[in-house]
Amino acid sequence: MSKVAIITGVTGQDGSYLAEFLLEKGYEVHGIKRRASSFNTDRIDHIFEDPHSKNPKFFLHYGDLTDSSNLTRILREVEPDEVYNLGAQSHVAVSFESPEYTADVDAMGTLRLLEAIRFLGLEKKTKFYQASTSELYGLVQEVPQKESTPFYPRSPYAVAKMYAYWITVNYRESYGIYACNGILFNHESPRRGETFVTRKITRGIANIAQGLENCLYLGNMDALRDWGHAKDYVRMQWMMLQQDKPEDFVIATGKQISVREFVVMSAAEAGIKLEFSGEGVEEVATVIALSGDDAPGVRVGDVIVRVDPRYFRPAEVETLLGDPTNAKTKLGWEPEITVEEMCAEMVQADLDKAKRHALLESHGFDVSVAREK
Ligand code: NDP
Ligand code: GDR
Repeated sequence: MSKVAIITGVTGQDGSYLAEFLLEKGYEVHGIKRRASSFNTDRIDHIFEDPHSKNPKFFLHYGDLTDSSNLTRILREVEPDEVYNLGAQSHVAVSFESPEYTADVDAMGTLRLLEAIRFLGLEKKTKFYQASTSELYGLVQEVPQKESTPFYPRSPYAVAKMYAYWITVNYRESYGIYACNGILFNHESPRRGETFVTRKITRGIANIAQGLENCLYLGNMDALRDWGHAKDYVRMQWMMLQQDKPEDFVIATGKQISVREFVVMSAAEAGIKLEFSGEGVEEVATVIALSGDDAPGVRVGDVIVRVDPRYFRPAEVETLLGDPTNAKTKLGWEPEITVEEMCAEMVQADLDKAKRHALLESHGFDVSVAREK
C-alpha cells in the first residue's frame, strides 16, 4: 500500500517540488489549492494527471486554510499518513499590509489542521510537518542560529509563524501527535515567486539583458541571507517525518551573502559586470563590462539597478545565518546545490523566458511583461 500525503500550498514553490518528490517515492499525493479567478497551477501542471486516467496518484482539492470545515472534510476523506502544511501568506513585506489575514492563514490555519487531526482521531496515524521559518529569529540573538536560539520575530508574518511553531510543539506534547517544525532558512529556485528578492533579481536582470526592462528597483541591499535550493529543502521536509520520534530541525546551508552580492552574481551569469557606487537611497549599479551574447539590451555605462524606498520594511531582518549541524548529524542531510549553482539555474531559466518574449516582440507580437505593482 502506498503512503498517502496531503500538501497544503501545493501550488507554491515548495509544494510543487515536494509533490514531485513524494510521487517519485510512490506516494498518493493530495494537494489543496485555492480557488482563483485564473489558473494558478502552472508550477504543478507538468505532474497533474487526468482524473480519468488509470490509477491516478495525484489529486487536487479546493480548499483554504481559513476554512476549518473544508480542511476537516478533506482530512476525513483522505485519512493521510502525512500532512505537510506549506500553505501560507508567505511574503514578509505583504504581511505588514495584511497582518490580520496573514495571522488567520499562517497561525490559525495551522491550528485548524492540527485540530482536524485531533477531531478525527487521527493522532496516532497522521504525521504533521509545519513550515516554520528562520524569520522567527528576526532580530538575531545568536550567530549562527540553531534550534535553541531564542526567537525575536520582526513582522506580522514572523509573529504568526511563531504561533504556528508553538501550537505544533504544543499538540505534539499534549496529544502525542507526530508533529514537527522545519525551521527553514531562505530557499529559492526558478519556481520562486517573482516578488521575492532572488527571483526579482534574476528575472529583472534577464529582462534588462534582453531589452525588455531598463532598471531593477530594490530595497535594502545590505540584508544578509543564508540561501539554499528548494529541492534540497523539500527532501529534508520528508526526512523529518520518517524518524522514530518527532523533532524540530534548522535547515540551512551555513553560508550567507548579501542582496547586493546576489545582484552581482546574477548579472555576471548574464555576461554583465556591475559596479556599485553611491550610498543609501542614492546607491546604483552601473554596467562596466559585457561578455557573451546574452545581454544585447544593455551597454557599458548603463545604470541598471537603483534603490526604491518603497521596498524598505517597517522593521527589517538584517542578517540570518543557520547552523544545520543537527540535521547533518542526526538525519544525514546535506545541501547538494550551492548558492552559485542555484543563482546560475535561476538566471538561465529567466533568460530563456526573456529571450522568448524578446523574440515574439521582435516579430511584432504584443507581449507585455508582468511587473511588480
Ligand atoms: P509560496 O508563497 O510559493 O507558496 C505558498 C502556498 O500557500 C501557495 O500554494 C499559496 O497558494 C498557498 N496559500 C496562500 N494562502 C493560502 C490560504 N489562505 N489557504 C491555502 N493555501 C494558501 O511559498 P513557498 O513555497 O516558498 O513556502 C512554503 C512554506 O514554507 C510557506 O509556509 C512559507 O511561509 C514557508 N517558508 C518558506 C521559506 C522559503 O524561503 N521559501 C523559508 C521558510 C519557510 P496560491 O498559489 O494560490 O497563492
Ligand atoms: P524574506 O525574503 O523576507 O527573507 O522571506 P525576501 O526575498 O522577500 O527578502 C529577503 C531580503 O531582501 C531584502 N530586499 C528585498 N526583498 C524583496 N522582496 N523585494 C525587494 O525589492 C528587496 N530589496 C531588498 C528584504 O528586505 C529582505 O531583507 C522569505 C519568505 O520566503 C518567507 O516566507 C520565509 O519564511 C523566509 O524567506 C525565510
